[in-house]
Amino acid sequence: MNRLSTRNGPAELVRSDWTRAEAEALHALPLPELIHRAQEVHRFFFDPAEVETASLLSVKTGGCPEDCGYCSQSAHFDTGVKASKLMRTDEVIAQARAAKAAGAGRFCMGAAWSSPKDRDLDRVCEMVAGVKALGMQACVTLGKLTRDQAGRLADAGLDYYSHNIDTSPEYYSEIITTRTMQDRFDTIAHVRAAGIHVCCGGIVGMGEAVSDRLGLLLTLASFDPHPESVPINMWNEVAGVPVAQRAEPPDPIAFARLVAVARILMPRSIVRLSAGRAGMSDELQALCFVAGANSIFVGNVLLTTRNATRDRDAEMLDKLGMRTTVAGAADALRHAAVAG
Ligand code: SAM
Ligand code: DTB
Ligand code: SF4
Repeated sequence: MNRLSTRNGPAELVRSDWTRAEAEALHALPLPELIHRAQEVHRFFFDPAEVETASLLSVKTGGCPEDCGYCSQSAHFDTGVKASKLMRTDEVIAQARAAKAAGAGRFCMGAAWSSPKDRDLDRVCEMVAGVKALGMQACVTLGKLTRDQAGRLADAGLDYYSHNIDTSPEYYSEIITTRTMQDRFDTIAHVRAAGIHVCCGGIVGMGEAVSDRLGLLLTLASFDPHPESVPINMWNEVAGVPVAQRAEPPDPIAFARLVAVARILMPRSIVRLSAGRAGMSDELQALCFVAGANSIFVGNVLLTTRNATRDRDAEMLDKLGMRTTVAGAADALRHAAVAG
């Protein structure tokens, strides 16, 4: 394999035809070489001292009809999460305002639905418009969408739709039986067609093999264009779900390798260290930032599980001498890099 060089322009770096052999070869590199290559591409598109911050809120929790085997919110499993109705718009906007005051630039709203009902989507569109009116970027994750629903969200001003493929195509049916990976591709296509940015990633630590982790990244990297934002979740433990029986967190160095491979396969995408940060050492997170991760969720909870606390994040980023940027600034930076 040819060594990547920053002398190559973006056209050579941004590809949707990566082969499994190439991904395996990258993954097997000596760690310093892998990190060096990830840094090369990272610096081509991003400022390596910057990490983007986004804030999450569960606007409709629990009672979900899907059977995702990792999730606290599925009605199929007894996890102790209490189901609640869709929040009121004013309550959500109050939380967005608080997140903005705490420094977040993007506000992501999650709903435990298989897909939104049109009546519920009216209210979500109001929430999106309210978040935009605060000057924040808006992201939602609501499950499957029709083309028409994606268009309505775009009209409300939505910046990002988050819809993960979760794992490799080969491991997928071990984890979810109520919707297919093709259903997810269809929703992502509707989101793209509506002109909304795509946030799409997956989870590791659910008992999958290394080949599945690479299969997940290769599937994401085969998208043309790549998802603008790629969340990499380490499974956050939930008692009572099937994944709890088979979960095995990747070794920390193996996790950092995956982040580096994600950065190289999808050079212009924001790579977000998502769930699982509460259990990660500062050293592992630092290694992931060096490997090309450049976004985190901030706030003490994610949707229903814990996150690294704000205080701990502030202390860690201070030690690393890294700056937080509001979501969107990094987008502008990489677009400038491509234009220039
Ligand atoms: N119901 C919507 C859907 O799945 O399309 C949106 C919400 S769902 C909770 C968003 C994503 O969070 C999932 O696709 C999954 O990748 C991730 N996730 C859920 N539970 C998790 C856990 N315990 N640990 C890590 N990631 C998790
Ligand atoms: C993503 O990939 N991770 C976030 C966001 N997208 C919506 C969600 C993580 C959820 C972790 C489990 C929970 O808190 O319920
Ligand atoms: Fe429902 Fe989303 Fe959880 Fe799956 S991941 S059970 S769709 S809330």
